[in-house]
Amino acid sequence: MGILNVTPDSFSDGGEHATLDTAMRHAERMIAEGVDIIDIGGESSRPGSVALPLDQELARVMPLVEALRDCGRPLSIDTYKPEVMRAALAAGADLINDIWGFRMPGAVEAVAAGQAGLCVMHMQRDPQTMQEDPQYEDVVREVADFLTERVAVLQAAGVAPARLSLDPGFGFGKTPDHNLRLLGQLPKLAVDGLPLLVGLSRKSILGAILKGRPPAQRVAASVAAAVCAAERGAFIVRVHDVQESVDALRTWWAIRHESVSIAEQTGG
Ligand code: 9MG
Repeated sequence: MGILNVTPDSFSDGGEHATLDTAMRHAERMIAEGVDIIDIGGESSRPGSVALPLDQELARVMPLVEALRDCGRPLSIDTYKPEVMRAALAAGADLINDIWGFRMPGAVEAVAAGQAGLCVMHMQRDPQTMQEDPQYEDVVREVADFLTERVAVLQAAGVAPARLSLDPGFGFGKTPDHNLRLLGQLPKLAVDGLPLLVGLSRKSILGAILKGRPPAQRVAASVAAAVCAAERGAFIVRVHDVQESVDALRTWWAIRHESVSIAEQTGG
């Protein structure tokens, strides 16, 4: 899953994809590099960020959905706002990626009908406060319990399990140790055997491991984290650096299956 941020304050691209033209070029580049899913986001979720007014999020996201809907890759929309979910789905989006795990009033109702995929992510508190001393008794159990509860709510609303993927929400209300424990015990988070989505690309956990390296210089660490996540069962990895990630994952896959041809047949 390639990240397409249309947020001028995005932590990793410094706003370079803030215009439709630039975003389109970035999407085309990700497609050429082998991306499987494009994740379009209009509101930053970096620690400390504040909510974007609905009309501004729609103005950022919807032109891209319209422009990319026939690009040949599934479009994921990174939003927690039911109005954006409804508009994007009506315009042909394939997946809703909700960092709030469909907890906003009206979110479950906005997505229950239809066939779109849904990514349910865990977050402790909200983006503005989540990194202020996050606390857990047992982070793996608490994240798994949260995901279990959200799956039950969505299924009770009529969502088929085949539409769901789950995400521990690395960096969303977690210390570096919490993140590493979650990554180490990733298989325990695949509630009901549902596929896992993991986003570690350029995140501060990697900056902590690399002793303060800035986001743009965390590419190798991001790729290593994506491969580790895949090795532990992640089905989708959300990344900034598509070419590097695809190369690494194809290599990992071929080594794991002791065959180059499997990587070619499956797309790696
Ligand atoms: C929008 N966004 C930022 N980080 C993310 C992550 O780790 N997972 C998902 N699903 N979305 C994310």
